[in-house]
Formats: sequence, C-alpha cells, structure tokens
Amino acid sequence: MKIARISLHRLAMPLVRPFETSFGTQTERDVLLVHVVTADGVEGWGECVAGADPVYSSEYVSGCEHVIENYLAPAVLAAPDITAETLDAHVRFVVGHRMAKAVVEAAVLDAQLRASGISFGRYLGAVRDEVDCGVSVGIAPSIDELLDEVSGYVSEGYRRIKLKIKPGWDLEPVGAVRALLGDDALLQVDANTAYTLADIDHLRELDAFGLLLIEQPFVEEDIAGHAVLAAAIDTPVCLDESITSAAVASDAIDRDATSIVNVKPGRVGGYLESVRIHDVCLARDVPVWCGGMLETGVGRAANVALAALPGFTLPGDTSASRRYYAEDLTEPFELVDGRLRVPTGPGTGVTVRRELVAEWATRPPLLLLH
Ligand code: NPQ
Ligand code: MG
Repeated sequence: MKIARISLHRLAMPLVRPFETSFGTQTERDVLLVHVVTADGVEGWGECVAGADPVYSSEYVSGCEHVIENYLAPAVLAAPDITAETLDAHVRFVVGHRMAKAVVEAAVLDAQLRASGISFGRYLGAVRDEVDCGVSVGIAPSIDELLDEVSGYVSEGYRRIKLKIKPGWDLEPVGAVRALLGDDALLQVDANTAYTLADIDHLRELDAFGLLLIEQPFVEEDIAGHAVLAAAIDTPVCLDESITSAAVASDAIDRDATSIVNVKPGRVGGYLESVRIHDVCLARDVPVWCGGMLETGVGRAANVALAALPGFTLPGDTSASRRYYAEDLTEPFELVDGRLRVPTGPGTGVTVRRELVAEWATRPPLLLLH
C-alpha cells in the first residue's frame, strides 16, 4: 500500500461534564485526528490519545502533532509500500513518542483493512461480538454529587464502576460508593500516580472495600515500588501509565508489580503492540482490560474491537459515546445491557462525520505530501 497524503485535523469537543482526576480537570477534549489516503484513494482515520497538556504522560497533543508532521508522516509518505505491520521499521528511528506513532498506525491500519474488507475485530482476533463496559468516574465536588453520578451510570447499565482517587479523596468516597452499590458490584479505583511508598499503610485501608483492583498508585517508572505495595495489600495492583510495551508488561508481571494489566493502544504505541501485551498476559493468566482516553467514536471503535479479544476478561473503560460527548464524531456507541457491540464493517467500521470535523476544527487541516 502506498500512502499518498496525510492530513492532521485538530478539533475541540466539549465534554458533557468536567472530568477531574488526580492530575487535573478536563472540560473539553483537544482532539487530533490523522487521516490517510492511499494512492488507490482508500481512506483511513486514527485518533490521538494524548491530552492537551503533558500531565497524564510526557506526551501531549501539540507535541504529537509536531512529531507526526516533522518525522513520522515524512517517513510514511516516503515509503513506496507500507502496511501497519511494516510501519514500525519506518518510524523506529524516532525514540519513544508512542502516542504519536499509535495514531499513525491506527490510520494506516484502518485504510489497509478498508481496502481488504476486513474489520478491526477480525484482524486483531476478536472472539466476541459485544464487550462488557465499565465507566470511569471523576473526582466529584462532594460525596452526594459523586453518589448521584454513580447512580446515573448504574441505571444506564454499566457493569463496573471505577472511581478516580487522590490523597484526600479516597477512603470516604470509596466507602460511600461501595455502600450504595452493595458488596457484589464490580468496583475499582484509579490513582493516576498520586501516591508514594509512604502511603502504603493508608492504601491498605482500601482492602476493606473489596475492590477489583487499584490502578497506578505510584509514578510511571516505579515498578519496584508497585511490587512492594502489591506484597503489602490484598487489593490487586493494576498498572496503567507504567505499561509502555509488551516487554515492560512482561517484566512488571515477573516482578509481581502488577497482577492485572490496563491496555491502552495509544500509550503502548499502537494496536499491534496491544495485541502482543494481550498475548503475554493471556499466556500467564494475567487478566487485561481496555483503558480509555476520552476517545471520540474514531478511537472508541478500534478499542471496542480490541476489548473483544479472549484475554480481555474484565470490563473496560470503553464507555458509551454519551458518557463524554453530546454528539460524537461517528455514529454513537450506545450501551445495550451494559455492553457495546463490536463494529463489523471494514476497518473501524464507523464513518467519520466530516461536517463535524470541519465545524469543530480549531485550525485548518494540515495537509502533508511527499
Ligand atoms: C486513566 N482515563 O485510565 C485515564 C486517564 C485520563 C477514562 O480514566 C485527556 C487525555 C484527558 C488523557 C483524562 C480514564 C484524560 C486523559 C483521563 C487520560 O488513567
Ligand atoms: Mg488509569
């Protein structure tokens, strides 16, 4: 396949409600879409997961855009023949920048699969036609407001609740939500690196709430610290930010730093590496689940396909479109009995609403040619 042109679209999408985590509050999503067109005129789309600021990871959306414009896109456009499988050979001269690489891979893969009439699910190895969905609930202004928000998601049918926590917002909200949901409901927490080794005795108090897991309590680089915590508490430790590749996942599992793994294609450099992480985890009986990065329908469609692989045994942060957006960039993903259907059409199986991409653009598209 020859990629003839690449365009970068940047848009702002208002969130239906502010989303507060230990690293800050988001009120809108700064979206970067990569659009590729092959020499045969087949199109592919990818969505970048990087945030507006480098506060979840070192990557951020303007940085990704810069790396794509100046390094990744020129390498792709110069290649006489390229596929998602051979892409890495063309872009691995760039160190890191996984989120930037991942969105280029997604767009190339979408075009490749559309050209051959294969869906993301079939290509990646999906074994289910729908996936169990959870929802990530931000830090709320008060316990009452948190309980209202959680009750709303429960009535919408979500199969698992995840609460964002930070020092000063942990035992009390988690206890209140556990009391609301009852003992059998699936409940987990995500600290987004807000704690340190000095908090182990405090984090052990979370054991009283029967949580499915605690996600990423310590900084990204601290695999050793997570191993110490995992040995000290009953709640399973699940790494998110730390897992940047299949090799890191394998190492973290060997070191008993993580017993469950959050897979986010953007964070690990793409869907192909995500499948490799899935395979590493499945071979060791380590459950995986698909994370979320406030994706529009473009990224959500591919994530739902990934979440249908056999090792994805826990509900993901693959929520419905309306959890984040009043209107989505594609046909909306809607919850049916707490599940989303895996798209079956070629590529991601969804159609980008070009008029919305134009309407919500924060600057004209950037067209890149060889
Ligand atoms: C997580 N996602 O699992 C992330 C955190 C997160 C659904 O909890 C812009 C860019 C906003 C990246 C908000 C969920 C974000 C973001 C939250 C990542 O840790
Ligand atoms: Mg997380």
